Amino acid sequence: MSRSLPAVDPVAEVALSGDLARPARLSVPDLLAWPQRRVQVSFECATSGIQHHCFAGPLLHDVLSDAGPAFDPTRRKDRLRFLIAVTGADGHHAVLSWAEIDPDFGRASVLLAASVDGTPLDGAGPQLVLPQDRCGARHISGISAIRVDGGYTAWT
Ligand SMILES: Nc1nc2c(c(=O)[nH]1)N[C@H]1C(S)=C(S)[C@@H](COP(=O)(O)O)O[C@H]1N2
Ligand SMILES: [Mo]
Repeated sequence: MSRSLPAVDPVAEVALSGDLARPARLSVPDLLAWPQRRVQVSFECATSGIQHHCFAGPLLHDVLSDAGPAFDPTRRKDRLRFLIAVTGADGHHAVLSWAEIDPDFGRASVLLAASVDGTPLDGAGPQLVLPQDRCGARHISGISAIRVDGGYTAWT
C-alpha cells in the first residue's frame, strides 16, 4: 500500500536579479512587508473582452528600490537607461522602463499584486498590475522573475 504525503501548498517565489545591490527571492507573503495599495482595474483582452479586477499589493517601485538598483539615486539622469524585464512562469514577458514607474518621471502606479479579487496569490505568484493600460496583456500573472538591467551594451 502506498502512503501519500500530506499536501503541501507550493509557495511561488519571484527572483529579483540583474543590476541590484541586494538580489532577492520573494514570496507573495513577503510582499506584504511593503505599504499596500488597492486598485480597481478594467482592461480589455483581445480574446475575452473587458475584464474587471481588484488587485492589492505593493508598488513595484518600492520593492525594486529596496533591492538597490545600481544607479546613483541623487542623479536623475542615471536612471533613464534602466530596463525592468518581467517574466511569468509560462514564459509571457514584457519590458518596462525604470522611468515609467519612477516618481520623478512617468509616475505609473504599477503594482506587484499579492491578491486578486480578495484571493491571495501565494501559490500562483504575484501579478503585474498597470492601472493605466487599456489592454490587459501586460498584467503578467504568475511572475517568476524580474530583472533590472542598466548595464546592457549598445545594440548597434
Ligand atoms: N503569465 C501570463 N500572464 C498574462 C497572460 C499570459 O499569457 N501569461 N496574458 C495576458 C493577457 S493577454 C490578458 S488580457 C490578461 C488577462 O487577465 P485575466 O485572465 O485575469 O482576465 O492577462 C495577461 N497576463
Ligand atoms: Mo489578452
